[in-house]
Amino acid sequence: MNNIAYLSLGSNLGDRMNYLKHAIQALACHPKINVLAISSVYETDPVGYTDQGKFLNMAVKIKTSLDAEELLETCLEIEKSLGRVRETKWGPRTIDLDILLYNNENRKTDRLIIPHPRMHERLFVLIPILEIDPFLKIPTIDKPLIDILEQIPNKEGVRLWKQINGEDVYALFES
Ligand code: PH2
Ligand code: MG
Ligand code: MG
Repeated sequence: MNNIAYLSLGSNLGDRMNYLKHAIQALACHPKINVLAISSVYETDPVGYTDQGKFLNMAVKIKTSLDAEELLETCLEIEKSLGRVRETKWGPRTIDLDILLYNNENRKTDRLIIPHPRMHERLFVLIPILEIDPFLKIPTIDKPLIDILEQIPNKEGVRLWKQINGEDVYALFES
């Protein structure tokens, strides 16, 4: 297991926290995935299509022996197992698992763009991922992500919802 990846998780339908917990649990139980760190959970205003409920968002850092396509398949399977139905693009969802980064890869295929093309614009991604790795850089941008975050003038719309202590993955499962 020597690939490092970062994922973003989001939910804005039903018992949002429970969907996040089950998604993390599914990742942690996967024989080819080791969850290294999880961020706190943030409640965030919807971005893009704004006429929908607030999200809970978080980020996770994993180690995996899956390649990027296999990891994408695994994320889609977990979404499916948690009852995700794809209706409108960017619409409400029980759970969304997006690959943000995979090693230092910079690639674009029909199915997968890594780094995630909007990750550096989205506070609901930047704030959780920088909580895990404050010095993170991504292969498509020269500056560290923290500089990008500092340049975003309006940091509203992302509020700490449940604080989590970094490496303690199982902290999420304590009430
Ligand atoms: N995901 C989207 C679109 N808009 N807004 C927030 N706050 N959080 C999300 O996870 C999110 C979104 C598409 O995946
Ligand atoms: Mg998404
Ligand atoms: Mg997605």
